[in-house]
Amino acid sequence: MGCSPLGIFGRKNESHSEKSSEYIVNNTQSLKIDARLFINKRTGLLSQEYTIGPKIGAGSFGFVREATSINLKKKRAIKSIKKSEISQSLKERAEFVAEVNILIKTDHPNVVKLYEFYEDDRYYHLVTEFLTGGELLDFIIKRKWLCEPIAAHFMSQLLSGVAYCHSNNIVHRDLKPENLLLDKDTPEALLKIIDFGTSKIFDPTKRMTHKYGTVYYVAPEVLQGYYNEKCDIWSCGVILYLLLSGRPPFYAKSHEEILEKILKGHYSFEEPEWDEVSNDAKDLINQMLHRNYNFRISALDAQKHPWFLSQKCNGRRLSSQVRHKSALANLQNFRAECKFQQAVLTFIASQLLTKEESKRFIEAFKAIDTNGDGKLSKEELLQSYKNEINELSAIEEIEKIMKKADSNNSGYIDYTEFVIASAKSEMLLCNSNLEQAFKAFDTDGNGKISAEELKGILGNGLKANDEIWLKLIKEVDENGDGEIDIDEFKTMMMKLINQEI
Ligand code: 3AM
Repeated sequence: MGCSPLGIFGRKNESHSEKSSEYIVNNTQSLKIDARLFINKRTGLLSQEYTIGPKIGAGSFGFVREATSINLKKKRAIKSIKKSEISQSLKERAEFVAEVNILIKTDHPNVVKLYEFYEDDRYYHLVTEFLTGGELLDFIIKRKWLCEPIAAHFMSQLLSGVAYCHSNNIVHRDLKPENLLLDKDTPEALLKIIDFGTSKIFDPTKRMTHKYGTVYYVAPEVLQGYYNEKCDIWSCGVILYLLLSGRPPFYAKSHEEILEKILKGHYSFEEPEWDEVSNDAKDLINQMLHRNYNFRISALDAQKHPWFLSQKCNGRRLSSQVRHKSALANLQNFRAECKFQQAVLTFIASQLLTKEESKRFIEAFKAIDTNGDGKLSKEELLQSYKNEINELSAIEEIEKIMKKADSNNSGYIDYTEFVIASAKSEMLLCNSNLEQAFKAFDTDGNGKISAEELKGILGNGLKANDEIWLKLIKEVDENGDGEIDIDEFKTMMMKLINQEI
């Protein structure tokens, strides 16, 4: 069953220029570098940048195709929406714009990554990471239901993505196994939330009223037209019930009857599939399917439910501890103090890293992110370092790490910042990554990066003193011609590796 928006659309949203800043930046250290800088709106021809492959799927919005980036040689999924089909409807246009804006805001391993978006005469195209493992729905259908450790592995990833969205005031409103894609078709797969077409930036002091969702998964309060972000948790509860039993908790022959059952909130664990399921799992489902959303568990608290601890096998915990220790050591040694270096590393970490390469960072990141909100606070870093060094030295180290690694000055280490700071530079700075990154900064393709080109990328919408871009170039411009060539670019980046040794 497809997504059936249940009501009228209306939203107030930040625009792409949200990444601009109100204050005037007049020194390079105040520049905010983050992955969003590289998500560009492109106006050229998609076919000049991508070799377009077969259709992967279609929906009411348009279609999704497989593609390969000609420059980067990376596989992508491209969701295309025909303008003529949505131009009549302000609602659909707003939905599309909102999806782009929300994806630009997110930087989390369990939320699909947006690389860039295109607008041509006839289409809007969203270029996202390509996930080859299919939908969680197909994964369950093939296996009928999942054993508890596998269900817990998927549910903890889903809750981690949802907690991150909620802590950034994003509500998805159409969580269902069709919108959860896997990077491969195996029980260890990485799960990603897709389709933010019905999502919204919410105001925590207000309730939402527009009715969105899909019949089996929609929360009772959404049907009643007065709800908050906890509607996503209800959908997670339905998904967990489905994962463990192969059936939805609210089932009937017609949509009307299903909606009636949802409104009553009656479901049971009486079917034989539930005999072997632990009480912890049932307790978590009960807390996620609490009819009153004020008493429903939050995504942050759900991640700490004892069911997850009981399902983690020792081997997994051990390997993530080892990774997390080496990540902590690398964080201490991270030295990209020059903003240009930080920007190049951000481009490589957010646009070029493969899913396989990302995997070990995700485990380490989640091991340190103890409150599960998808970003690392000073307190969380302190907890981790306190296990390795004494508290006073840990406090000192963390101040240094925040100064160097928090490149967008948010007060937290975001996922991409963590990857950059905790990876060994050799891994990020291989020759092909450096050449791809150079091409991305050399926007006119003349073989040199000028101050104007740096401004175009790093200063997108920013009120900054023009001297800043010249200063960034000067720091690296060894032959003094006012521009950066590929050799100077590589020398700048290789300094990071030499510092580490
Ligand atoms: O049409 P089906 O259900 O087979 O799984 C998504 C769905 O497939 C797929 O495109 C269809 C319409 O949403 N899809 C969406 N985003 C994708 C991505 N990033 C994707 N498949 C792979 N990678």
